[in-house]
Amino acid sequence: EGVQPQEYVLIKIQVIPPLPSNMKVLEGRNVFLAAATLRPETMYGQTNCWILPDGKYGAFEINETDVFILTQRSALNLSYQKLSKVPERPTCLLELCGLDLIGLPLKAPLAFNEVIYSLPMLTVLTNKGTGIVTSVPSDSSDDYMALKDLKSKEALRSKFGVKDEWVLPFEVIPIINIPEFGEKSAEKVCHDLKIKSQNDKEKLAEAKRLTYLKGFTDGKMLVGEFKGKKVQEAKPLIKSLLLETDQAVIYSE
Ligand code: A2H
Repeated sequence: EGVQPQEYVLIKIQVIPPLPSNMKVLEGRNVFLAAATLRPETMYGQTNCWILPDGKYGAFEINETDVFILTQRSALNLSYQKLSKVPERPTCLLELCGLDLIGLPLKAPLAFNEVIYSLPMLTVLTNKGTGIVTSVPSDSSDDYMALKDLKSKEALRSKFGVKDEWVLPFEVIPIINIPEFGEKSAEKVCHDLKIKSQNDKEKLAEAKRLTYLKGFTDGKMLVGEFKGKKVQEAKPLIKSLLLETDQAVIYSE
């Protein structure tokens, strides 16, 4: 953990009803996977949501209507940030493990894909953010490689009970152009660095370093409400749009 608090945008990714039988106690509520991101301007390009298959999660009561699925640790932090029905005391309505959450049909804010699915990623950390990560393979090398692994490895899909139709139809969606890397910057950098899989951690850290700053300083929006604007300008505008329409909340840790 750093010295400075990190502020994330928590994207409210709705579980499309009807809820599966193991979540029946949540019926009648709005249930969301709450994904922590530093890149709200990329939400147009979401293709799926990442879960740690052997992670521990819970469904926590945020207010009268909303339930967030995330780690206990992040629920405790949220409860001190006015995001718990009972202040400073997270209320867990249902304990879940990552495997329980794979294959949920989801509606994600701003996403061009009308339905996306929760899928396994082995490098999700449970001591950072909410343990839920939204996937934008056009602009995140981690997301790109994890989706590529699932698409190309039938054995990986079957190991976690992932159906082909949750993965195979989903393509990289160009949303931001970076002059040096083009409109699928994550794919280009993964290719250039010859990254083999989602477990190639050192190279993925290098890929992140190469694209993260350049995306912010040189990137231009290709789509959405602020098409044509620089990422630097669009980012705070899209963040405000998400917050004002109750499709996201701020979370610090
Ligand atoms: B970012 P920092 Cl398009 N485990 O969102 C692993 N990764 C996590 C996580 C966790 N528990 N919680 C959040 N993250 C990811 C979008 C994105 C992100 C793009 C490009 C780069 C990027 C879509 N995924 O992050 O360690 C989330 O992915 C590169 C920094 O707090 C979140 O933002 O600096 C980012 O890592 C937070 O990373």
